[in-house]
Amino acid sequence: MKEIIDALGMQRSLRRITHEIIEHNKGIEDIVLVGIKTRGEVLAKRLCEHIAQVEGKQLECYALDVFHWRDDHVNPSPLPKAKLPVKDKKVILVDDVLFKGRTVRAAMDAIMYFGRAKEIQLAVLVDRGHRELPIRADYIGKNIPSSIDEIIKVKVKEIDGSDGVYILN
Ligand code: 3GP
Ligand code: 5GP
Ligand code: MG
Repeated sequence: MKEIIDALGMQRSLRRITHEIIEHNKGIEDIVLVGIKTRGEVLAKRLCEHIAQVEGKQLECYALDVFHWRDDHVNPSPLPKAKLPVKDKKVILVDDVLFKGRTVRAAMDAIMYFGRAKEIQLAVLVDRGHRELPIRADYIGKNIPSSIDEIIKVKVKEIDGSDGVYILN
């Protein structure tokens, strides 16, 4: 297991992404953050905290389970009970790893189901390449070129006890 991003590097990436989000959107008006479970949710909460430190305002931050909208499960799964208030909002989707793009495709379907968002942007900690759909991220912690059968392990202290990104092969 090789470390690719250490705890400090992860914190710096999230801080940079915070400033990129604020700059790109010329502020934080109408923005809501939606973290894709499980680790995307943790990262979205951290971005919310950083944004609050910089802008002095707490944004709304939600967690999304995309399972119902995935294209790779045979049996239809129930819709999540909680509805996300995304209508007319600028939604920033947050995930730990962007790989084939299918999770993000499902997440965009989910957002549109909940309401017509004004805009959807994507922030990821790691982009490992190998897209199967025409999807790209607006904010990227680090591009990590990987071979298809490698596994990238993202640790967050809230779940795993420590922060870091590792490559297993
Ligand atoms: P996470 O979002 O909590 O990190 O995709 C579902 C989960 O499986 C993710 O949990 C992710 O971490 C984990 N996972 C680890 N390696 C892989 C992989 O190579 N492909 C996919 N799709 N998921 C992986
Ligand atoms: P995609 O749908 O883009 O192939 O995969 C994205 C989702 O699967 C992310 O939510 C991410 O958690 C998970 N994922 C895909 N590949 C990896 C990987 O190599 N490592 C980790 N940790 N998660 C991955
Ligand atoms: Mg994830």
